[in-house]
Amino acid sequence: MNYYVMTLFPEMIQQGMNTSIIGRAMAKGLLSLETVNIRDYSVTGNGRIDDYPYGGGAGMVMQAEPVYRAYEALREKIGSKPRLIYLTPQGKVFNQKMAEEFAKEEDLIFLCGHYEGIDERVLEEIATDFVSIGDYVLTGGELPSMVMMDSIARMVPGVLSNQESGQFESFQGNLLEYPQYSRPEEWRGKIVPPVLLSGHHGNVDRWRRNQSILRTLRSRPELLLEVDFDKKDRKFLQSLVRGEAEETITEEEKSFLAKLLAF
Ligand code: 6GU
Repeated sequence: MNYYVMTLFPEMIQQGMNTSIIGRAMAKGLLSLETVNIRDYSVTGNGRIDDYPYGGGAGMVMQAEPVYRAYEALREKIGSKPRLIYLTPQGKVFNQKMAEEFAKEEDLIFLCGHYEGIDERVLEEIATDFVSIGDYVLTGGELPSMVMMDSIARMVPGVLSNQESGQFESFQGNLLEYPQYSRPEEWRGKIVPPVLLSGHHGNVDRWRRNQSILRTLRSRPELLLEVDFDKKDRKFLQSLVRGEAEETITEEEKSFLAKLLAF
């Protein structure tokens, strides 16, 4: 996977991507990263790449021509026409499925905007994808591009070790990951759930599945609408609604589950 990032802050991207698993994957040659400083393609001679918005209003707009020239230079270098992702809060909200799709590409270009955005005309010419990382506003596309590159990279074969691939569990089957414990068995008076020390794999699996369901109910109940529950899951859900389970849930969670079980 070859990443190309068009940005006004190339050092921010380089610094952010050189550590941990992503840094190791780059050292192994599984990933590459190249940044392009859009300011180097200023057409005014003084390094300016922004101007006032037509129609008035607050802030500045990144001009079309520097962005287009930076893109053309990059495309000549790459020799193909890769997908170009424009990071914007007006885009489609990024998710795991999109990460898996983007991971199939050989090359990806990320375009990071600043100020009030980029002249629409150049976006129409070069952007193939408009992506947001969530419903909040950031000062620029750099952090979103790094979020995307991180999650796409871990879907590239060889980037994660077998052990690390195990962490792929959250969002498997639309359930959140169950809680984890390691040594010591007792920490500051808090013990590890005894079932995990029982050596009974069936009971451990059941407990973990129930914990996943419970966590999803508490943090992301809407995900439960897409889960395929089996008989044992339903039994656990019933016991929660009736207040017969070890774990307690709120009245709101109970009424949500009651409706869910009615289907
Ligand atoms: Cl992609 N850009 C900016 N500026 N803010 C965001 C975002 C992107 N995604 C969420 N907030």
